[in-house]
This record gives sequence, structure tokens and C-alpha cells, in this order.
Amino acid sequence: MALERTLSIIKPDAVAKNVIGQIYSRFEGAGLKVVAAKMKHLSRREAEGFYAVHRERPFFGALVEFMISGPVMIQALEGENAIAKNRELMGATDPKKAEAGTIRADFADSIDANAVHGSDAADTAAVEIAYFFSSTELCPR
Ligand code: RTP
Ligand code: MG
Repeated sequence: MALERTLSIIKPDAVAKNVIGQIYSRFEGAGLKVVAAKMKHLSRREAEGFYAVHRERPFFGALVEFMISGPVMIQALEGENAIAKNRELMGATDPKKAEAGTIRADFADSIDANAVHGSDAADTAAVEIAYFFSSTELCPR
């Protein structure tokens, strides 16, 4: 096991449902520490850049519209195996397929409005954390 960092976003649907604290509790319960955080209403440009890897996918337009529909809560999480651990806490992309007790099973409404984002690998985690946070905004704990 390695100490890792991952980028997490609480998406507009979950912010609107006022469950930021409940989702943070899941992170803390799994031993993940918040080492940077900011609330932000993403611009179209920021959302398109963040999800650039999906630019050619049929759902890209809807994904960007959703991500700019309201403020999001963005955090860098640190812990042993943080990337996989956060993905486990999140559950499957489609909440209908997400395991009971996961964030998406409990808080997401649809595959489009699915409550949270989490980096999927070490290389994407590094790029995504740097996309939103400068090195001085990361607070090792
Ligand atoms: P995320 O990047 O947001 O953490 O989600 P993920 O890894 O579980 O899923 P990904 O494949 O990276 O897709 C990014 C987001 O695009 C939307 N999506 N819609 N309609 C569809 O088939 C479809 N597939 C993906 C989801 O909102 C997903 O979170
Ligand atoms: Mg993804």
C-alpha cells in the first residue's frame, strides 16, 4: 500500500442536496484526509478542460452542462491507497449499478447526476489535483 492523493469533486446535484458533510464523513470514516478544498462554480471552459478526455464521447455536452449547473466542492484527499479507496466509496458510475452503501447508491439520481467524481489512476490524479490546486494550497497532514 502506498500513501496517495486523489482528486474528488462533489458534483452540483450533491451540493444542491446539502450532503457535503455526509460525503466528507464517508472520506473520514475510510481514513482519507482532506489536504485541500475549495467550493467553486466552474466555468464552461474549466469543465470542458477537466473532462477533455471525454470530448469525443456522446455524453460530453450533457456532462459539461451538468458540471456547470451549480457550485461544486473540490478536494484533494490523501491516504493509503486513496485513489482506489475513493472509487470504492463512490460506487459504480451508474447509481443503479452502485453497491448499497456507496456514495452514488445513497446520493446520486442518475448516471448524469451522479454526486461525485474521483480520479481513476495515479497519473490522472496528479493532473487533476494540479488542475485545481497550486502546490502551496496542498496541506500535508
Ligand atoms: P467521474 O469521472 O465523474 O468520476 O465518473 P466515472 O469515472 O465513474 O465515469 P467516466 O467514465 O469517467 O465518465 C465521466 C462522467 O460522464 C458521465 N457518463 N455518462 N451516459 C453515459 O453513458 C455516461 N457515461 C459516463 C457520468 O456522469 C460520469 O460520471
Ligand atoms: Mg472518470
